[in-house]
Amino acid sequence: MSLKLYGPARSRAFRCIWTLEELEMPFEHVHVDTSKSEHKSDEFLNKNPYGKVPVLETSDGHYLFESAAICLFLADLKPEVGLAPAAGSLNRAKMNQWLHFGLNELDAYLWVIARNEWFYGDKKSQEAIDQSKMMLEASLKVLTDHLAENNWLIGEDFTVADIIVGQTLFWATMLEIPLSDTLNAYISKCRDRDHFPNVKKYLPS
Ligand SMILES: N[C@@H](CCC(=O)N[C@@H](CS)C(=O)NCC(=O)O)C(=O)O
Repeated sequence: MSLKLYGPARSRAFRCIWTLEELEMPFEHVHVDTSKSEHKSDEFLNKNPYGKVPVLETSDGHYLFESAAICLFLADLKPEVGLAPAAGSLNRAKMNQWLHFGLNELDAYLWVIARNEWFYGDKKSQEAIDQSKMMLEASLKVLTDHLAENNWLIGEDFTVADIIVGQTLFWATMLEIPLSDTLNAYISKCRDRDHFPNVKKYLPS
């Protein structure tokens, strides 16, 4: 299957690039210049009516959006790699549990903070930042306690949940949110993986 991934490497598209690299799957990368609103063009809205990146195009002309859904779809194409345990298994449920935790309890709060800190200018809300940081503190504690006892999120096997949670934690470091030693060690372990992408390879020249 030939695959085309749309979205800048320094966006949630990185999750999909990382998954593709872990799977050693060839793909074409299309940058999409969000600073020029290319993701709001009619052409792009035909791929994702929500006008957001990433989007995956399959060889039979289908488009998929939502980074976690794309990563899971890709992982299921090569089950032998083990990035997504078999449907119906307890490990699949645990992977889903941490993947949804990553999206709802980390990504959601960190993205509110990031949008306010990076993009909103004089519309920045300190109250929104403070509330999100308060919620995040509880999530980070749960994650720290779990990772203090486990190598990866579901135990010994690295899965798509680690890609979603690991990439989301990178935002926390960029936002200078204090992280426990356990979480810093987990982030380093993610970056040290053989297939961790070199982001520079995917930046426009
Ligand atoms: N839940 C979506 C979020 C997608 C998203 O918000 N992407 C950002 C870049 S990381 C984007 O396209 N932002 C541009 C915009 O909202 O106009 C996913 O995980 O794919």
